[in-house]
Amino acid sequence: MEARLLALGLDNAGKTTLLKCLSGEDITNIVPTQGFVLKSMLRADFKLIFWDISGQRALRPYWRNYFLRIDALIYVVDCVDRRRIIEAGEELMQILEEEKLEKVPLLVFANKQDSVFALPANEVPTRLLQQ
Ligand SMILES: Nc1nc2c(ncn2[C@@H]2O[C@H](COP(=O)(O)OP(=O)(O)O)[C@@H](O)[C@H]2O)c(=O)[nH]1
Ligand SMILES: [Mg+2]
Repeated sequence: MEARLLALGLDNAGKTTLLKCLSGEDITNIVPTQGFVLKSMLRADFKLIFWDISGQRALRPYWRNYFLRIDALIYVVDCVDRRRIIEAGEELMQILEEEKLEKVPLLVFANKQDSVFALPANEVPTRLLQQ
């Protein structure tokens, strides 16, 4: 069995860190992602293929090139960067208008909850939708 998962979110949200954590890699020296990184992990008999796409503004128009044949979308939100949560919400709303993602399950990952400055996870949905 194989699943293709797409990690999206603004730059600096923590997508690469999250995927490295999941695959048990060292997360001390993470550099901003240029373009995209493909990461493959085995979990039991399940092969998970993650696409880790750069979230820099100039590269966001290319997100849609990865929407085909995706089994799940993980949208990573930087809960410390409160100023950009609205921007993160606007980008998410645009993505969700895509026909190709119509039946694709979405996980919103309220990241950086370890920080005392983080917006609590339960407040993230309303803030994301606040435009
Ligand atoms: N405090 C905290 N910092 C994090 C967390 N996840 C990522 N970061 C930091 O956020 C910055 C951006 O992470 P990165 O994975 O490169 O984000 P990406 O641009 O979405 O791939 C890095 O300095 C990470 O160390 C987290 O859960 N908590
Ligand atoms: Mg990255």
